[in-house]
Amino acid sequence: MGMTTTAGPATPVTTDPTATATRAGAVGGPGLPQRRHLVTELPGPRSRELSARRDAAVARGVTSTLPVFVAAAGGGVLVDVDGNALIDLGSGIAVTTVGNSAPRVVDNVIAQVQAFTHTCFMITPYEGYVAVCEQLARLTPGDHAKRSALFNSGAEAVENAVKIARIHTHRQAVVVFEHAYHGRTNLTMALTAKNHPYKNGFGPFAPEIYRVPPSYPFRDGLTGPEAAARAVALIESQIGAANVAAVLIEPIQGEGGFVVPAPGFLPALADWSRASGAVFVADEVQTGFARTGAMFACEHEGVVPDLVATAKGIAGGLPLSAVTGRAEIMESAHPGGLGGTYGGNPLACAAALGAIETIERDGLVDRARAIGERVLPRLRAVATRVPAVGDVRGRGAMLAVEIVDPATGRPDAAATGRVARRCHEQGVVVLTCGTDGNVLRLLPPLAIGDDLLDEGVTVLLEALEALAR
Ligand code: PLZ
Repeated sequence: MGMTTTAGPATPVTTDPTATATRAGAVGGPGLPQRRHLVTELPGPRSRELSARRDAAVARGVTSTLPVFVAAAGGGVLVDVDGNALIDLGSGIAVTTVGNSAPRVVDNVIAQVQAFTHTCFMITPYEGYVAVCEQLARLTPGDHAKRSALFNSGAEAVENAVKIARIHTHRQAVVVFEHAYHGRTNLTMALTAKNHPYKNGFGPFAPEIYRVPPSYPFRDGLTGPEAAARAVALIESQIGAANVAAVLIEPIQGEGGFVVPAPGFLPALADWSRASGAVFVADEVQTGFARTGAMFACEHEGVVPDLVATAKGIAGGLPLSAVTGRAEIMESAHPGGLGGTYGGNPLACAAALGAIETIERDGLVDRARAIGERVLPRLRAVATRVPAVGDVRGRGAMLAVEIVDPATGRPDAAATGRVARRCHEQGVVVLTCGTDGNVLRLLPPLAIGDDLLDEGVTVLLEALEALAR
């Protein structure tokens, strides 16, 4: 763990602001030793000191799954300020798909930060922004003419997709789904399904948002076409097809529980949207950029969305998001109608070009598929032994286990929390999700090696087995 202990000044420095700055200079990336190694309890003493400082300075509304402060990260490991090395099966919520401090991302960002850091694309433009939009046109589903606009966060991309769909259609209603997650801004809170913690007390919310049931095979037992017919019947009777500006959907629901729709659901909704003159918007913020074993999750069913919102994995950890779509829809927004000070910031664009190059050159779409093929059978095997494992699902490197009370079949958030805690105590970062908080999800960086991946999954399997004891 020399990379952390030698990086900081000799004095124990957690109250000295320069210490954190020095430690932030620790070298991460794929060169970090790829092993799990715990030298203190978790969180360790330095992390606990930082937590105390945090409590006095950071609003409690912003929480952390695991209060372990990170000093360096790369490949499949996170190294904390106490020198513990943890296995990362979360990628900072599906962001570091190419790994932390991926070499091409680092090189591009260093070159860009030395050239210039910001001009505002709306004032004086630069090539990186255009190059990212060219890549998005090439990579997103469909070979029609496309345009893109760049923003900072996933929520901002989704908001802009709705703006564009509304101005294009001259309609207002937006159809979203139960279990949907689209963000925490005012409009995206309205689009998001789950009340607590995302919405409770933060209203009033934006109008003209209508929620219908998705396809959730484990819970509804419907085929894709049946689930689509159920949603369409509600849309037509309660909104009216002619009023729908957009049908907005995550092709695999993320925060809502890693819900993979039954085959045929997405194509039926896309077809209905096209026939009704509504814009079909895929929120690929969590599923996009190789995560599911395709560049975009819509591809698994040959669905070509009208607009795609992307973020997270697009830029290897720098904040960047985009709306990409059919030129005639994107161009409905008048000049000056889209933008923002930082949208498509030069550093984030440089990072994105490095991340995209890494995904393609390192074959990370195939790597995501291989991760799924490696991990899914092990999760399925544990499901046969542990009755609390109600469902195992996912695609590529977006995998989940839904935990239920074996006696009632109901969601069991408490047991899910126990499994997650057991993993965390042993230095394996797993995340939970689900409207009912009863889904364990795996989102490993695609830069993780098989050994570390297997070891992390073994820890998870042991924690799941403990539910049967
Ligand atoms: N759309 C599908 O998954 C972000 C947020 C977790 P931002 N998901 C993780 C949390 O508790 O805030 C997300 C997503 C989908 C939109 C978003 C929003 O992306 O970059 O967080 O704004």
